Amino acid sequence: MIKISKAVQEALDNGKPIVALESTIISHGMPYPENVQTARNVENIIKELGAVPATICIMDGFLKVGLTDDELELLGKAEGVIKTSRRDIPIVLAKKAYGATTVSATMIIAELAGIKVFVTGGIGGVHRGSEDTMDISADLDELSRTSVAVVCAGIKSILDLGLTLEYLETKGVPVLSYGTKELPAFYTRTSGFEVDYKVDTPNEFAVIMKNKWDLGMNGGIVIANPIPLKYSMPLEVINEAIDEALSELDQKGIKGKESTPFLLSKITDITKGNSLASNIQLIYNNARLGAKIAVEYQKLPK
Ligand code: PSU
Ligand code: MN
Repeated sequence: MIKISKAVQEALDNGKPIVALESTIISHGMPYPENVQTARNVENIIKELGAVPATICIMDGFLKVGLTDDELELLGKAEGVIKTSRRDIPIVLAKKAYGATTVSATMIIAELAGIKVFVTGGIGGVHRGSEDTMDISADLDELSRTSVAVVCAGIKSILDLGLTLEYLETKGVPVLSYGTKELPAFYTRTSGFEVDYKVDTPNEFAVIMKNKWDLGMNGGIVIANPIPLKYSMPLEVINEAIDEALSELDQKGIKGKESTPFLLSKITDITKGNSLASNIQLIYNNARLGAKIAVEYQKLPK
């Protein structure tokens, strides 16, 4: 059920560093054509740093690991692509539909392919108001059981950051920040929340990953990488946009898997594209860190 591209298979066979990339960010996180252009640039950044990119999605009844340029374009343009989390995978395969994989589904497929490092923009989490809606992203449980390190720009404030951190603590998922103890909040470098450990080098991340998995402790690791200062957004601007998007979500009664894509596109609209520029830059920044970690991980003695 899995189709691995030539480039990724060659990297697997020769023990080269590989970085997995998700596709919900392409289909449901950004408009066309910025989505495809960004995906291409991310792949190039990873290649320049000596690792092999593996964009993951579902197409024509297969789990795809590594896409050609044409496939990337096809996915980025396609209408009605199914946002695919853990529970959707068998159905999207059976229906031979296009599936854009979320963090949870991408982790599963990366692990099946033997890939240890995965770069994304932001992970899902515990939503604000979850005491009424019970809306908690499947990403969090996936992080507790699937052994892949996820590089992200922290947690977007459309979510309840405090509850998300508590949930990850309960589930035994390490949450680490790069070069700081503060948990970054996607568009901003600060959030007012701390993680337990600051990690200063890609090598240290790699050693932590290896320690965890060598001990047989299955599960992921959250690696939070703050957005570069010059691309971060003013706190008031982004908070206002998030509040407006959340109140519209409420008014329209949007629920379930539609919530996150609605909020992401609403925030882009409200900030007239300013947030999109930040979003793109933070992904590039994550790609750089992810590639360096993959390179360091591969260098560790087996
Ligand atoms: N958060 C972001 N950007 C994203 C997502 C989340 O800042 O693109 C996407 C990811 O694919 C993530 C998914 O896995 O949304 C979570 O969706 P949900 O909240 O429905 O679990
Ligand atoms: Mn949800």
